[in-house]
Amino acid sequence: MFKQLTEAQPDPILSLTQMFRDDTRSEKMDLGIGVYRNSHGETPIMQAVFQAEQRLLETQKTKAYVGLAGDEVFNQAMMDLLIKDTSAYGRAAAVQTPGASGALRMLADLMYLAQPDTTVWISNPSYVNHKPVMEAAGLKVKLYPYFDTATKQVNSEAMLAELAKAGPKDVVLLHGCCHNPTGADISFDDWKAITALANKNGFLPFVDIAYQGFGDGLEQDAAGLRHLADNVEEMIVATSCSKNFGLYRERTGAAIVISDSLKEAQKSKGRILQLARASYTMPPDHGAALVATVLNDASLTATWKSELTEMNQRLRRLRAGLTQAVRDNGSDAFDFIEKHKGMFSVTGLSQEQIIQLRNEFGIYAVGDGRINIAGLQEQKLDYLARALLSVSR
Ligand code: PLP
Ligand code: TYF
Repeated sequence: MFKQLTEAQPDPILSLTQMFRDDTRSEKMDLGIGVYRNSHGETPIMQAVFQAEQRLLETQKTKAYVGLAGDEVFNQAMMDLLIKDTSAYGRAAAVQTPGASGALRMLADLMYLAQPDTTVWISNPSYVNHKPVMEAAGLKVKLYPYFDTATKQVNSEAMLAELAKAGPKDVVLLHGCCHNPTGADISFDDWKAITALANKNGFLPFVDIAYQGFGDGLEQDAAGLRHLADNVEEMIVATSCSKNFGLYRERTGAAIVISDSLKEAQKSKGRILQLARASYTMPPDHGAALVATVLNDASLTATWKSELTEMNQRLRRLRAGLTQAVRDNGSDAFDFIEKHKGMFSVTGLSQEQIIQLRNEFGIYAVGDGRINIAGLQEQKLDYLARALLSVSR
């Protein structure tokens, strides 16, 4: 049966990780996959998570199934983090999923179930898996203009002009904060304009928020999402604990449906559970149990928030440091890096220049020009600045 298959296309980001491992040069630098790293280049277990894990080890009595929706304490905590003080709070329902990836797929399946001829509008560019996941669920995908390659910021005018054409059969997928891959976020005014368009033209807003706390802070990073939630009848959210709890491999996330009533939201939740049954059935428990433990304990929550703030500050320091290092080498061509948010920046380097960075300098960045700021180390900023200037000459 399977002989007729052609070879799979490698994941452009995950395959970089393997190439990096195989590189024997001591000066090599991994700016590829979106994983947070500390100043030693490590991705440690967060203290709050570690303490929750110890508690869980002592108190957990069984590994019996939890249920289709996963941990309901976790689900409630996810809604609290994102929409607590909005009018949507009482008309929303959440399902624990295997990462935000699981949420993206479940929500895509839900859209297909409700309306098979849905078109999902995705920013150009966007997270590598957005298009494949939507298409795998049977949905059509259309790109909207987003990144201005000249200014390295969002081209709001072009984006809003295109989104004004989206109608009732359309879904507009937005990054909640810390846009992957560009690092360029829409402004609060853009969120307001998109909310108004959704209400005027009837498209469904879909927010994917995988980096809450990595931009301007936990609350600030949800401000756009909250404005939407407050002002539209219906919207969907995919959220992730991979980055802000450092739970990557534990596959921890949630799908949230906001409707005009709690009853409607719960109906959608029920249909997601039925879809999950036809797929992976139930999400893995461990990561969600850790998050629920942290967020239901004031002391662990305080520890987690301060760790998250520290990570956020490190990213900002590195952004400022890299910009300065390039300036110290006589150029202001990379000043935009300081203005970007979160873990990533699209540098504007071409595929050829990215290959040159890798071959000549041992610097691994994604082919679309994206670098992971968390992969930088203070003592290597000058090396990177020189390399960037060398390949862009
Ligand atoms: N959405 C975006 C925008 C991402 O960058 C990622 C990164 O991994 C995901 C979703 C998937 O996250 P998860 O690990 O929770 O599946
Ligand atoms: O964009 C990133 O680097 C992260 C991690 O297929 C990731 O979101 C990368 C590739 C992939 C899934 C997740």
